[in-house]
Amino acid sequence: MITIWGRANSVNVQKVLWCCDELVLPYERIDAGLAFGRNNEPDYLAMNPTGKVPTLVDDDFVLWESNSILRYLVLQYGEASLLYPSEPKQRASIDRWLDWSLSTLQPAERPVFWTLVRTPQAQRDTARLAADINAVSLLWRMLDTHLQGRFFLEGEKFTLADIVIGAYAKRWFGLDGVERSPLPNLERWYSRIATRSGFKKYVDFPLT
Ligand SMILES: N[C@@H](CCC(=O)N[C@@H](CS)C(=O)NCC(=O)O)C(=O)O
Repeated sequence: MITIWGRANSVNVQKVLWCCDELVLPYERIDAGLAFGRNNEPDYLAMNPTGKVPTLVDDDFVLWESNSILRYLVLQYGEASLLYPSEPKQRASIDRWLDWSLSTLQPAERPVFWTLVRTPQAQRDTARLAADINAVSLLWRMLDTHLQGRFFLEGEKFTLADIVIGAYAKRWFGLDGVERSPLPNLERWYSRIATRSGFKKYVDFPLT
C-alpha cells in the first residue's frame, strides 16, 4: 500500500494525489505540515530530512520531492501511461516543465499566494504584492503564448506537465483580489484540465 504524507491543501501534495487518480492507484494519506504538524518530528525527519511535504512511502521505499514522486509513480505503476512517455524528446519536454515549475514558477507565485491567502490584510505589503503579481503574470503570459495551437502543454496528450502546471494554475485563477488580463489560450487549457477527475477531487477547492 502506498502512503502519502502531507496535508491536502499543499499544492505539492495535490499534484501527487492527482497523479494517483490518473493512474487509478490506491493509497492512504496522512495529514502532516502546517496546522497538522508532525513534519518536524524525528520519525518524519528520518523519512524526509527536509521536513517538507509530501513524502511517499511504498513498502520499504521512501521518496520526497513531489516531482520525483510523480515520475516514480508513473515509472513504477504506469509504464504504459501516456503521462510520461519513454521517447527521449517527449520525456525531456515534459521534464523541463517540471523543472521550470520548481525553479521559476513556484518561487514567483509563492509570495502572491501567501500574501493573498495566508496573510491578514492589515499586514500585507501592497507595493510588494503588486510587483509580485506583475512578475507572476508575465510567467502565465508566457504559458499563454506557448499554449497557442496546443491542446495540452506538450501537444495532444495530457501529461505530467499538465498536472504540475495545472495545480499551480488553480493557485492563480483561484486568487481573489488579482486583476488578470485575458489569456485566452491559458484559460482554454485550464478549463480543459479542470474536467479531469483528479483535478476535481484534489485541486479544485477554495485556496487555504
Ligand atoms: N520542492 C518540494 C517543496 C516541498 C514544500 O515546500 N512543501 C511545502 C508545502 S507545499 C511544505 O512542506 N511546507 C511546510 C509545511 O507544510 O509545514 C516538493 O516539490 O516536494
